[in-house]
Amino acid sequence: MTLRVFLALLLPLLVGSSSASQELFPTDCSDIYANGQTQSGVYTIYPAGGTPVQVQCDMGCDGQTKDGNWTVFQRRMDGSVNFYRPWEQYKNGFGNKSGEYWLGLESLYQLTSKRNYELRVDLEDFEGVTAYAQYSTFSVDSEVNGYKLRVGGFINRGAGDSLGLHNGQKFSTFDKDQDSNYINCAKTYLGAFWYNTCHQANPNGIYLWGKDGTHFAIGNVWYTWKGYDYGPKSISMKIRPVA
Ligand SMILES: [Ca+2]
Repeated sequence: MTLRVFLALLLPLLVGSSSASQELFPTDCSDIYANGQTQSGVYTIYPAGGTPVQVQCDMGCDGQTKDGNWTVFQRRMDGSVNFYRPWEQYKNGFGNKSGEYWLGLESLYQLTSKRNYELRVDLEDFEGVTAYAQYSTFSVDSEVNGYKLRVGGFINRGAGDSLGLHNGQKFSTFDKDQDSNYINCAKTYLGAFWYNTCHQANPNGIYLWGKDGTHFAIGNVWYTWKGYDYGPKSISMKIRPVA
């Protein structure tokens, strides 16, 4: 057999197995969408290749629009899950994938080191009013670099830019203070985030059930939308690959 004939036989097998691998081991929700599953819901992805992780895929309006493919890494919607948790939990993820959860910093690092992603933050208040913020670039550094946030290219969709302040910050939990303030921002604002000196966004803060200014800025707030005293009914952070 000549080399040319050998390659001609081998190539279709290689191409076939690569596409089969994407079907069997989808990296994120965009792979799942590409495989023909266009309904929003909980799916299994493989951010690091071998280890399966369950995640909520936001495919748009239940598959009715093409504006789907979003891999949800943070979601609050009913106050059912306690988000005041230590570093290991934010590293590995916690919560209920069909409800409130945090996907995990390690998965975020694995995903965003493989592909280029954009970020969307969806908000809804207790009167049914919605707004969102979009960022054309989003990535998270490795644990060695403190899972530092890289976010840019803000596009205003009504919610304002509450994340810009957090660009370039390491992630902090109450037991791992990597913020830029002499105080412990996670302990002070009862959350866990890429705190700066501290925050304009505290999506992992206390589920506040609307407006409550009793304790300053401890809620799941998005400052540029409703100020420091308002915790939205729902907030979700989601990413999808860009070309
Ligand atoms: Ca500090």
